[in-house]
Amino acid sequence: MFKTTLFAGVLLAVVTLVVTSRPVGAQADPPPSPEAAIAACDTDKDGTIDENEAKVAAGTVFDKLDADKDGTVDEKELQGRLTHTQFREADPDNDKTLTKNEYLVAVRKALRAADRDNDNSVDANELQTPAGRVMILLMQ
Ligand SMILES: [Ca+2]
Ligand SMILES: [Ca+2]
Ligand SMILES: [Ca+2]
Repeated sequence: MFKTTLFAGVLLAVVTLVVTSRPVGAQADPPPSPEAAIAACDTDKDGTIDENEAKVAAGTVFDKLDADKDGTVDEKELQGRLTHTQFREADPDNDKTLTKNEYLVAVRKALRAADRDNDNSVDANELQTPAGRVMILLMQ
């Protein structure tokens, strides 16, 4: 009996430690690390994501998000990948949905913004920028 209680106490302490050691403000479902995003998208294995690789990855994600297959995704189908402001920026015709083209344009804009050394591809460091994080979200 004593042992069981002790064990439960230790277990509780460990669980508490694990739970409370999470960084403050961390989301329940964090986006993959830049390294993981590169590993998933970098088909030519040069260690960076170029525009073409980003387009292929984002296109696949778009098809997956477009649950009703009408060729557009609305803000809800994006499941928080874009903030409301980002969504409005990505939707210039303001019809409250993104076509695949609008989606890929948003990805390209994020890539351009993240690409600080202007070599037309983003590396792990560039993916740490706010625009880089948007890219990751749109490609997963
Ligand atoms: Ca590459
Ligand atoms: Ca639109
Ligand atoms: Ca770059």
